[in-house]
Amino acid sequence: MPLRLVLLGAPGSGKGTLTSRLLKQIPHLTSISTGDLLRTEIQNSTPIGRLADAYIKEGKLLPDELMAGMVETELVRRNIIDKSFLLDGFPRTSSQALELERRLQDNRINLVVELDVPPDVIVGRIANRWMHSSGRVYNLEYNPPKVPFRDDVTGEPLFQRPDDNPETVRKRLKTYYEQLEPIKRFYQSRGVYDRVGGETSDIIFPQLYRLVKSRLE
Ligand code: G5P
Ligand code: MG
Repeated sequence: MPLRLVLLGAPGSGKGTLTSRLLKQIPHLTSISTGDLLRTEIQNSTPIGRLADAYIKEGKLLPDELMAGMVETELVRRNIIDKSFLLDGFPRTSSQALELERRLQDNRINLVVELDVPPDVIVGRIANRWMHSSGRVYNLEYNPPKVPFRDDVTGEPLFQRPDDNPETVRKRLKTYYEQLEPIKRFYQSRGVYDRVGGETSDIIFPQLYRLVKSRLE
C-alpha cells in the first residue's frame, strides 16, 4: 500500500532535515513542503506570494482552505495523489486535517509522526539556520555548508529566513503548541498517530525510519 505520511513538528524540529534524509533512503517517496511552496510563490511575486509574505513575516498561519487547495493542486500536478508521498508542514490544524481527508477521499493519510523536540533546543537551531532558494537547509553548527554561506550544489549565496528572528519564532512556537492537541486527537481517532522524540535529528532519524519501513513492508 502507498505510504501517505505527515510529519508534524514545531518550527525547527527538523521536518525539512529528516525529509531529506528519508528521501535519500526511499527514492520513490515524493515530498511536499508547504513552507517551501509558499517561499517559491513569494520569490515569484504571485498574488498568493504577496499574501503569504505578510502572514509569514508575522509568524501567522495562512487560511486553511487556501493551504488545502495548494496541497491538492500540487499532489495532482505531480500525479502522486494515489502514490506514496510525504507532507512536511501540512496539515497543521485539525481543520486542515479534515479538509485534506475530504479532498483525498480513498487515499487517506495512513501515518502521522509527531517530532517531539524540546523547545529550548529549537530556538538555538533556528538562529543558526541558513538556506538556499531550492529549500536546502544548513545549520552553521550541525550541518554547515562546505563553503561558508554558499549552497553546496549551486555555489549560490545562502540567506536567513525573515521569519527566523527571535520574536517571530516565539509566535510560531506558540501557534504550533496551540494547534498540536486538536490535530493530534484528530489523527489518534483515525488510528494513524505516532511519535518520535529526542534532542537531535541523529537520534530521531532511526526511530522515524523504522516506523516508515514497517509501513512500507
Ligand atoms: P515552514 O517553512 O513549514 P516551520 O516553522 O513549520 O516552517 P521550519 O522552521 O521549516 O518549520 P523544520 O523544517 O522543522 O523547521 O526544521 P529544519 O529546517 O529541518 O531544521 C531547523 C534547523 O535546525 C536547520 O538549520 C537544521 O540544519 C538544524 N538542525 C536539524 N537537526 C539538528 C540537530 O540535530 N542539531 C542541530 N544543532 N541542528 C539541527 O512554514 C513557514 C510559514 O509558512 C506558513 C506559516 O506562516 C509558517 O509559519 N505555512 C502555513 N500556514 C498555514 N498552514 C500551513 N500548513 C502552513 N505551512 C506553512
Ligand atoms: Mg522546514
